[in-house]
Amino acid sequence: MQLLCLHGPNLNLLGSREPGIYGSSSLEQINAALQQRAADMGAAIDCFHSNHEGALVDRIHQARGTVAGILINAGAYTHTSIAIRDALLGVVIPYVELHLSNVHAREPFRHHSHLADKALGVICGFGPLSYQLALEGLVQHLQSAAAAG
Ligand code: CA2
Repeated sequence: MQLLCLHGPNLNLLGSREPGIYGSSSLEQINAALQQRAADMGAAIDCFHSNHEGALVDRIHQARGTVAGILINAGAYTHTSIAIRDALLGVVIPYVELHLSNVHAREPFRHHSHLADKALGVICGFGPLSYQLALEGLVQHLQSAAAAG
């Protein structure tokens, strides 16, 4: 089972600043843990980061036909990007939205997501563990769907 994890703007700064909000793991450490856990579950996951909306849209388009499910932390684009929403819906690949921080306990402008209502599920507030929890949910969902035919 081939999966894709997308990281949006500024997440390349993880581990260097704001550990109180986002934890102390780097993006590379998060990716390595995710790839290890995916392998344990019999899946493979490609991780992609960009600070650019169009690059994320392009990567979503490339996933069509090859990727069974997507994990996405779109960063601030979560709250602004209709283009990323349209891309996810356009390729018809199930996705889980996730965040390191509990966006609902933060500023009001972080409470709305353009992705959440069409997501399989949304995980937030567990720091780097959010990625593992989202992976768990995505893989279990895809395995159940495959077993159901
Ligand atoms: O909590 C999350 O995962 C967010 O997606 C992170 C975004 C924020 O805009 C979303 O509302 C919630 C921001 C990522 C910024 O990452 C940094 C990491 C270290 C230092 C500075 C920024």
